[in-house]
Amino acid sequence: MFNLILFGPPGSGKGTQSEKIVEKFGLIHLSTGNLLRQEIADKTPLGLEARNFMDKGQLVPDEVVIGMIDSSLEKHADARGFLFDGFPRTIAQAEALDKLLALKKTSICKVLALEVTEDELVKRLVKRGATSGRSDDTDEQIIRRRFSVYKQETEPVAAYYEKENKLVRIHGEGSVEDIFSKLSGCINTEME
Ligand code: B4P
Repeated sequence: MFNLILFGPPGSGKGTQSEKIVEKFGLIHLSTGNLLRQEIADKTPLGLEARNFMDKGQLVPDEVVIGMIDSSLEKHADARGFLFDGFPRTIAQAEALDKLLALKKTSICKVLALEVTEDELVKRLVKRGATSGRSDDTDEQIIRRRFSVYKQETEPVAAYYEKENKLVRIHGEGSVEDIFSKLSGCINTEME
């Protein structure tokens, strides 16, 4: 199995690039953001709980997100590999993912980290908020809150994978196609 993580702050292009990567490399896309938004759209109890956190720019509790990933991995037991997008976002999630993958006798191959300046991120998210209707993109204060949560809780996850020599940093500014070609280059090298 070939498992990748696409890592980066809110609005760094994880969702945008993930769609292109899974199409090209035949991986299963697991985006916790998309899974949570689907639960909200379906008005499930999990969705109702998650919404309270997402609307405020906070992370959804670890056990909720880890449970969701666990059932998604089960659903795709015969996949050739997974692309994790927006997960893990805390050290507890990273440790849980390692355990879940070990049970399947596999592990994370590489973590591709998109790096984008905060000013550019705010610009992108405010622009998306104008058309997407996403409650967490419409208010600049909530967007700033997501960055501070990212710095406190998610950035340490990069160090976790850096220690294992799995982290590759990629400049995430420029055209979508240019960034995709840098990501594809890294993935091709890794797959060889
Ligand atoms: P996510 O859905 O993961 O969303 P994101 O981090 O905001 O966006 P992403 O980086 O995917 O940006 P995109 O490509 O869309 O999370 C949303 C919320 O869900 C979190 O705040 C949290 O509450 C909750 N959540 C999710 N996972 C969780 C977890 N594991 N644990 C706890 N809580 C969790 O790009 C953004 C915009 O930029 C788009 O409009 C796009 O068109 C534009 N863009 C992309 N690339 C560009 C480029 N190269 N140039 C210009 N614009 C670009």
